[in-house]
Amino acid sequence: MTMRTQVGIVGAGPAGLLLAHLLDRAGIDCVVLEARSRAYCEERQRAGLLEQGTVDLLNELGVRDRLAHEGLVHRGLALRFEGVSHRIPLSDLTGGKSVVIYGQTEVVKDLIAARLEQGHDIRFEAEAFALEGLDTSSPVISFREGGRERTLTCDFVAGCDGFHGICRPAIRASALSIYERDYPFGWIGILSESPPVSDELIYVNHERGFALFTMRTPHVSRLYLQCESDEHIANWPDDRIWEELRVRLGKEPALPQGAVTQKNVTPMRSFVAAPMRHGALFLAGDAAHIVPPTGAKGLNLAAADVRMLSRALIAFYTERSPRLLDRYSDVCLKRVWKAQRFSWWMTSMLHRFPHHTPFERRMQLAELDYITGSHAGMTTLAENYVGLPFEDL
Ligand code: FAS
Ligand code: PHB
Repeated sequence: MTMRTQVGIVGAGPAGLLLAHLLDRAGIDCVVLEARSRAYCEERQRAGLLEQGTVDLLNELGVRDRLAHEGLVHRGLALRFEGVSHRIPLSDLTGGKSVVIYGQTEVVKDLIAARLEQGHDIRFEAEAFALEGLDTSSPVISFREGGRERTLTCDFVAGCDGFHGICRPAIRASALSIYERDYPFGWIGILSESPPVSDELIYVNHERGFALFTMRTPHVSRLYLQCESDEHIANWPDDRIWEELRVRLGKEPALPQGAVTQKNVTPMRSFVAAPMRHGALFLAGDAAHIVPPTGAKGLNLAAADVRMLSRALIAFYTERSPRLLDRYSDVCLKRVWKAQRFSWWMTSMLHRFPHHTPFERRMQLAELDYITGSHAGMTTLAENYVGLPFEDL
């Protein structure tokens, strides 16, 4: 039996959920298909840092209460190298802009709860497995739910199903240009019941590799360590992780320790698939692009994509004008490439590259010394970190 809607959204991650809210508010009918359970989506540890623009979007959608009460507003961060921390005053350098530490898990919980409270549904454990008719005005999504195969006919498909989804692979390879870079290292990430070592993030460039000291709440820390790209978490018992974090942080400040409640290894890659539109299919978020998390751009880029996609779909349904739909890919890719550059730059400046010569190592330290000692240098980092302005449409 087929269902019918205006916009079929594949994936209930930040991209899919934000898009659903933006379309609901404009009275555009949409259905969200999500392969995993609600609990799985709400517990999957990922991003933690929201740009000003993403916070504004959540506020605009009325999903603000918990974010306002529990989000940690940051107006600065520290870059630490050769055992010394250097503060980057983000807000002073960007006319007052800031970032907010608020876990992706919490953003997803808030968006799911609000959508269900508003009487809209999300079809969990409904895995899409095929897309047809993308070059027609009524594409069809085939999905499996409750052991039965079903179809959803729509006007447009929003591919918000992440890097490993089915939407991007549904596009003919010859129609896609793929740009990618894998980094020769990964990140070990832990969640620990310990107070943060500092009330602002500390990014560390150390002889033994990168480290990042971030948090989720005043009692829960999120800590990252550079590791081998093919590292197995089993090789890293908690004590070894704490010891290595201490070595890379240095003696001061003292690192509070606590129970490790989650740990995993994340590969580091830069990836862009272009164009982001194929007929009736619009890719958004990780389905179209991946950035290394050093610049904290992944979730924020997903939010920027669907902000543009919703405006394009609203213009189509209210003015019957395809103008913005036709501009969607170019507008998004302009922002994606700037975020790719910033994320690659932060990653290149802060990680230990196995093949680096002593000269290249000195270049890294000289760049850090220049950036942290120059108003222009700090401003470049700050304006990219808090989020570049959105393009006028
Ligand atoms: P997602 O992958 O989040 O969501 C896609 C959804 O589609 C999933 O729920 C999946 O189950 C579903 N799906 C897949 N296939 C499907 C199918 N066939 N049918 C139905 N549903 C399907 N970004 C930041 O901005 N700041 C950070 O600090 C940061 N830290 C990160 C740390 C780590 C360790 C990682 C891995 C990522 C981090 N990121 C960060 C990036 C991350 O947040 C992603 O960019 C973000 O999850 C992208 O959101 P979506 O595009 O919605 O994709
Ligand atoms: C996080 O809090 O998980 C986080 C913050 C900043 C980054 C990456 C991850 O650059």
